[in-house]
Amino acid sequence: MKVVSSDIVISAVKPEQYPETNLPEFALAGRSNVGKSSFINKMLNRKGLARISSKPGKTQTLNFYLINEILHFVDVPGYGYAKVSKTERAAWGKMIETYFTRREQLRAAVLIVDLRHPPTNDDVMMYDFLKHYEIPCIIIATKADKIPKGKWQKHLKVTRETLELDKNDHLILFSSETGEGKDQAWQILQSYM
Ligand SMILES: Nc1nc2c(ncn2[C@@H]2O[C@H](COP(=O)(O)OP(=O)(O)OP(=O)(O)O)[C@@H](O)[C@H]2O)c(=O)[nH]1
Ligand SMILES: [Mg+2]
Repeated sequence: MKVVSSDIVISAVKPEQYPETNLPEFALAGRSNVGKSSFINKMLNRKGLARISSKPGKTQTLNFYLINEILHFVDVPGYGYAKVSKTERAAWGKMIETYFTRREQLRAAVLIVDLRHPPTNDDVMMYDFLKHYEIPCIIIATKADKIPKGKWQKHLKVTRETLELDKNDHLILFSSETGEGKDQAWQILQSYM
């Protein structure tokens, strides 16, 4: 898809703040610092639209981005960041659960994992949570630029096996550095619109 416009609509923490539209929506999920915001920026050809940081925990709210006036991306705070209090973790859990279980416009979750390492226990839990609520998943294995091409297939296999992916779920190799996988990702997203 050719992106001609993209903008942040709102940073929300509760359902009353979600945009009231019927536009198809895709929400990012993944470990803190895995590259969710970078994925959004690369997909939209926008360098600094979604905030990126060298420190984990940059994204704290549900950030809604409107694209070409026809769909939303939702950037979601990551999980697995150790320096988070119990109270914060609980608040995160509630916000995520509310969003993923109630948002009718949600067409699919985009679960971002790190191609370099096997998915973590948290990744597996997130995937199982999404499957439990019958939310279609598009798995993006990112940071492919950090792995030699010759090893890509081997790493994809580990990702697929560790998550025990459904055969209906798409697994896409990606890099926010090089743009690898971007066209394929758009193609799959569009098939859910
Ligand atoms: N080499 C490389 N670095 C990446 C890639 N994607 C993200 N990064 C880097 O990883 C770090 C974290 O990226 P973010 O996009 O902020 O990660 P996030 O998942 O949004 O993090 P939180 O908002 O904390 O949950 C940044 O330093 C990025 O530059 C990639 O494809 N390749
Ligand atoms: Mg982020």
